[in-house]
Amino acid sequence: MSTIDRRTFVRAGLALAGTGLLTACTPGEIRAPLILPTSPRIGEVEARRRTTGRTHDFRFTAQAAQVDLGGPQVTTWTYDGSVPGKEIRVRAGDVIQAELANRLPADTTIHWHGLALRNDMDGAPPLTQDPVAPGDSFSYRFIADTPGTHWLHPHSGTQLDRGLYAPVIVEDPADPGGYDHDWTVVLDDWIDGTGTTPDEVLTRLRQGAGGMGSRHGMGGGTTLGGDVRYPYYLINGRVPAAPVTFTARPRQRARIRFINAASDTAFRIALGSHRMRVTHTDGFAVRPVDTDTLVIGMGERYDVTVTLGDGIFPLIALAEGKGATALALVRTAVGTPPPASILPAELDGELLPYDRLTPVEHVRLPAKAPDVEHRLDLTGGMMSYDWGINGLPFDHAQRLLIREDQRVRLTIRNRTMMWHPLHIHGHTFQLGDTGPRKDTVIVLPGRIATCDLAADNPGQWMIHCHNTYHHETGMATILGYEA
Ligand SMILES: [Cu+2]
Repeated sequence: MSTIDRRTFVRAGLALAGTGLLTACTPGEIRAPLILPTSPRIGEVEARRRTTGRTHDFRFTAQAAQVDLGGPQVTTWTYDGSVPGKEIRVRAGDVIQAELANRLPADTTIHWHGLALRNDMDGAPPLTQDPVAPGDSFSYRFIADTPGTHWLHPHSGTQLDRGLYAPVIVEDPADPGGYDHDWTVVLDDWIDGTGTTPDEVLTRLRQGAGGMGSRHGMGGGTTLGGDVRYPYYLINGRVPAAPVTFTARPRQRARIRFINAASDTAFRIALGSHRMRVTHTDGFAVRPVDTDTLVIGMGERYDVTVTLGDGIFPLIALAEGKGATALALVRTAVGTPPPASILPAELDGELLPYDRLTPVEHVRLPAKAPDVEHRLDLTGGMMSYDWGINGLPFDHAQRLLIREDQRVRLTIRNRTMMWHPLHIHGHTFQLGDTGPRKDTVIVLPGRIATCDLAADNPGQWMIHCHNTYHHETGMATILGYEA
């Protein structure tokens, strides 16, 4: 019997429902029957999803490999020997069938970040499946009906801070297109194989040895620095000295899909000599808005379109507060590429805040008062490295209880001195009354994010900070559907 079958009853935070007013969760112990990943309800909901009936077979072998980062050679953990892993690309409604073979010396799984999929395929062990042991394999099979730019990665320990990640693009048949190129840009901060493993980073952070010396301000004195100083920052697995080059012709239009797969780094991204038209965040369309630069937190995605000029342009990702960059090149003409150290003026130009992002009509949640509201205070600090939610570290027996078809409000208050990118599995929320649909939201110190979601995907779902080290030390909880 799997561990999840035995956990039919759990302790849970008591939620006060019904009024739509702000009602605090009272910590308490109640016993509630839950809709588990093994529940027949999961298959019933899957049967309701629209599918094309087309199935795509993929195979991922999680394995150690030596990887060339464009100069630095590192031994790390990968999918099939490459960083990033190979991109998955399907059409909305297609079935993804993916076999994960684990040849790592540790348990692993695949989490499908951004996809509102069936709960038993979410890859969050031990909540939604048993971990896949070394030498074992697991078959994921689900309808991918969430169009957009998504990605996959493990949900075990610090594995994400190795090379285990890959883009998952779910094309939208309703997308108007209008671009000549479709490029995926995966950002990462890199330390594994350079003399320190992510597990050793975690140990040092727990000993209070972390902390960035130079946090640098952004937008009103807030800080978006991190806890870890990395030797390298990568775009598509390459250091700036050996950048990936995207080629096109002048005046062509390119769609660029940015994915931040880093563990502890927000990036400020820009394309030199261009403005970017932001069309989607976390896979969901927004009213197109132009900007010079934008900040992307760990786990977030942005799609932009650009009309390309004539020349060779730096596609730059400045590691916020860390004084380093990742780089790719966009080339539409012959010539000499810019130096690896280039900092285009756009990085200091107009910066896109969340409140300039509004969802297009068909992705906006219909206005509705919340049936249930949960407060998540983000707590803890650098010195004690005791990140948590509501003052407590992650507890597998805790639940934020909801029911199917409820409108749920999560009020996320950052009571720490650090910023946190909060991520929810299996759902997207609307930020505030009129904000974008997202699954990952940056919450700055002292700030509150109000996240409304439709409880339409029953099961047990992780909510956690997408800083790998904050997640691993306890900034996580579970949204649990009651039966
Ligand atoms: Cu965090």
